[in-house]
Amino acid sequence: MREIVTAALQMGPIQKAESRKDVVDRMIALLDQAKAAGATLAVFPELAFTTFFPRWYMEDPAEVDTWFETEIPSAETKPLFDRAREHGIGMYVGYAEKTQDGQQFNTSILTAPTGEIIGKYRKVHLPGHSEFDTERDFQHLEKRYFEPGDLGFPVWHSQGGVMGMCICNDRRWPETYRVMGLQGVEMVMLGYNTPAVNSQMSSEGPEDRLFHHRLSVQSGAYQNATWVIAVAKAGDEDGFPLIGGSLIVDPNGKIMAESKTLGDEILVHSCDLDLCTFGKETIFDFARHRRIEHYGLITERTGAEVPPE
Ligand code: CDV
Repeated sequence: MREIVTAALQMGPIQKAESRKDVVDRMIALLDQAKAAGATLAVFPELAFTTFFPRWYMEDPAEVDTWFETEIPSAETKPLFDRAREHGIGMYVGYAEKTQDGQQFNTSILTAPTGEIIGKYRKVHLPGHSEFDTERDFQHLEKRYFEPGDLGFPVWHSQGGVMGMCICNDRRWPETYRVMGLQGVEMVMLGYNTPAVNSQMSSEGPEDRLFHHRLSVQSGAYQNATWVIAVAKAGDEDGFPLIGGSLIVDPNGKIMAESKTLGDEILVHSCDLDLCTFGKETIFDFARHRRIEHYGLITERTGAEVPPE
């Protein structure tokens, strides 16, 4: 057995007016619970230090800057990294990254239990739009504030396993998992902020949203024989509800743990990475069964084109 005791650290809502310090204090309290439960890996949500700010249309670059981290850890976020190192817990944390040359990404990092940052991922599949959209019930401006990630979907060796990262909307795309699957990934970590209602179809509410979320995560896990740890920022942020439904899913696609609230909540499961082996060596033995001669369109073409009649 190769077990990683893993904590999915769901966060409840973060209001626009909430300070980074208050948020970091909440995150540290969750980390303390993870330590008490014996975890060596903690997974936090997407954009974990702030409210989901892409719902707000901003034109003033100085205002936009307030939501971004120019260094990680910063003075404000360092206490979280210090506590993780003291506890011997590796972390996945999502945040808004502004680089020295002014590029902006929706980013996550992976730390080792010893504290060093060993991996960085930048969100590839950015949903939403870049200008104010009067047709939507509320805005989703990720394409305004972020560039598409430029680091691909790498994997990292940590805690005896092959670890991968993605962020929120990435979980709906089979390519996300498959690129990591082709590198032997054994655990995919992801954080998300998913509005409880579709801004372009109000009849699509929390039940449908949770259904699509589970469907995406469970199929990604099964089809690549990997653990997936999916962690929400949940609840009502300034009148805009987000789904919960944080999940720990095993390499058979089965849900091993699921959150029950829309608040700060911890899920813990001992994830045996050796459970990936059976799927990887049988039905999803890629080397024996994939037929790449038929997959060219996946990388040659972006949008769907119906052939002429
Ligand atoms: N933060 C996200 O990427 N949210 C998307 C919404 C817009 C559908 C998601 O896939 O959950």
